[in-house]
Amino acid sequence: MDTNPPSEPAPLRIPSGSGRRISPGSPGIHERRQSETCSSVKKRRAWHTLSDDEKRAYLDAEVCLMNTPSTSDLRGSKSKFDDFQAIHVLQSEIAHFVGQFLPFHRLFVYAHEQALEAECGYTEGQPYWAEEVDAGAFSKSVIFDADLGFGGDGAPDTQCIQDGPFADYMNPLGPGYTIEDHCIQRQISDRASNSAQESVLENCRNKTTFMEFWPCIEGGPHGAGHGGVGAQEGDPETRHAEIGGNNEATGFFGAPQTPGGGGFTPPFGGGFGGGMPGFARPDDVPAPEIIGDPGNETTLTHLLEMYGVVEDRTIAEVMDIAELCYEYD
Ligand SMILES: [Cu+2]
Repeated sequence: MDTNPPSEPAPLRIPSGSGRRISPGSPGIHERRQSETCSSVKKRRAWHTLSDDEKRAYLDAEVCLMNTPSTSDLRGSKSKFDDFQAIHVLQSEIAHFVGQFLPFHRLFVYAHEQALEAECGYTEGQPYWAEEVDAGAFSKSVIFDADLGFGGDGAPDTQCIQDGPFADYMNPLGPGYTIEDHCIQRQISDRASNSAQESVLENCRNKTTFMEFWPCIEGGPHGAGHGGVGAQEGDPETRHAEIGGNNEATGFFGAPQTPGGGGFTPPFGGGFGGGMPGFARPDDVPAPEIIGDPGNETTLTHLLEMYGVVEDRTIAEVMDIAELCYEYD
């Protein structure tokens, strides 16, 4: 029997030399274990279901990441925590309003989860914010608890957060492409958080194609997270250069409304965006490369770039979260 018939589709691999880049001086913290089974499966659980000790462990690990020096050569990054912001800044203009929006953020959050373990010994899954629980009332969310959460709202004048474990964190990146130390800012908006409600999610879940599902998620629940947290997260000119929102420790709470089981159906479509509105990249920042797609359409061979923090992968390689060894509760 011919085990390799000519009709078999080409394996989804980027040809060598086409751009799998590992930044010098930033060894990957997690080498890919291709076709190995998972040694363990991390369970990602909703923040409001964690015990006090579990919440504390996560918050401590995040502070640890902020206190661990960066080993990358990424622009402006001082800590391991900043490395993720730096990735997000560099990829923002080609990672939003385009087909790679969901898979990019899937790998991005995974990279952060891996760093929490490798750098700070946190072995649990990345918790998530079930935004629908707090929709319309973000200001009252346990997420913003001063003791067992991410701290509360920003001050009226500076918008700097006043309490919680991240009140002292100085963020060296942003707004936008700026490199300048600043506080984490918030201006929580209950009104903007309305579009995280269950009915909005349900509407997105009922979409039957990726081309309908992805913009539904990006515009509704994702937008509610940005607008509901406010300040730099809510400002269209700055939010995507931030933690992932990423100037924000809450930014890794990528909502699992993006179905864990890989809810998207190729083809991806949607083009590449061609720049964020109001998002002017300075001349000394190189334009992010679009790698792996044959034309002006996002495909499964599109390379998701993580700048050596974890190994780059194609979209095809992150389609099934079982391959990434985590699951949702
Ligand atoms: Cu983003």
